[in-house]
Amino acid sequence: MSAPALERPADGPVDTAALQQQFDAVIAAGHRIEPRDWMPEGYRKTLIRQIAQHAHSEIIGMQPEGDWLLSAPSLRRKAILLAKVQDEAGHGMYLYSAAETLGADRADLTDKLITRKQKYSSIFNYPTPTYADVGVIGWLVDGAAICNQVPLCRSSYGPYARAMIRVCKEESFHQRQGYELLMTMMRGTPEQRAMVQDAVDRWWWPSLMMFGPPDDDSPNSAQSMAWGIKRHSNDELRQRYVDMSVPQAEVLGVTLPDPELALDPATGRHRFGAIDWDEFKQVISGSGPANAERIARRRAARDDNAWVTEAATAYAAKHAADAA
Ligand code: FAQ
Repeated sequence: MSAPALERPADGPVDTAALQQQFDAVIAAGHRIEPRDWMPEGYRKTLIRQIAQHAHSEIIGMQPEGDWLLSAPSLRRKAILLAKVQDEAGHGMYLYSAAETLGADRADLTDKLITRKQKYSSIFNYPTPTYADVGVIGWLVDGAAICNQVPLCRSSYGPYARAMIRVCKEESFHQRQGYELLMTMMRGTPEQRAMVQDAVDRWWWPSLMMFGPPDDDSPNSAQSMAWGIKRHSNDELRQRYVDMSVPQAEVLGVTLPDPELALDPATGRHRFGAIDWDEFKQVISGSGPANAERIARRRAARDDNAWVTEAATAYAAKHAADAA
């Protein structure tokens, strides 16, 4: 629920202290901030940064699995994959729309992505050499995305929180289709089982990195949590994800590639080995295995399809003129 917008005379002085007080009260009460509401500049900037990175991740995230669209092993698998990749495009669109409610310009955000001024998730910089990667992305990557994004349905910014509700419902379908694909492969030949294990070995550690740096090295977490943009810390969500994934791996019959992974009977949580944060830093600074390819393809998609945007803009302008 959002608080009523603060009334002030159109040409009167702006009482920033009163506006800040009202904003703080809305956040403290756990209510929503809406686009019409006054908000501190830092809150707006942080939201644009996170929502834009999230949107970019969905759009770039179409590429690793999209690579398999033309060679999916059956018509059924192709239909499922096509639906999933289209869903990711839809998520990107909701998120760019949410960023626009904060005054961001969609074309400008795309420009910032392809000139590397804004980031996208580290996870989409790894290649997908076998079809088991499609299943493992669904199981682990969408699983991590759900873990991270379900709490964002309670984020303090209304348009972001509402976009997350539909996104999470679709991510749940994505996770299940991935797990079902892997279950099918695990019931198959020894080669298929080996393919699944190999994909799990390659994606497990990068999936843990999706939650961001450790809490004591996360410059944005404290303020984002105080503002109610994030509801849990990076490490809390990572732990929740590990605890959720271990029994799923057991049912599937795969081994998670971490010899230190063990249930701590005292806490009921799983201890796990050290994450390679140097690899994470390299990937987010543009030197991951597929960074250059991902950005080059996004740039080409924008440039090659510029005529569609131009035609749609001209069409909308013509209709607006006819209606005037
Ligand atoms: N990759 O201070 P923090 C998906 C950056 S969608 C790249 O902890 P924050 C669906 C961070 O931006 C996946 N960069 O930052 C799908 C910051 O850089 P900056 C995307 C990362 O924002 C599935 C710096 O490090 N999900 O998977 C990463 O408080 C399958 C310091 O970090 C979202 O975006 C990373 N992993 O927390 C699609 C969810 N982690 O901006 C296709 C929303 C951190 O200062 C197929 N976002 N950085 O230069 C969030 O929850 C947060 O932004 C975090 C990072 C948790 C990602």
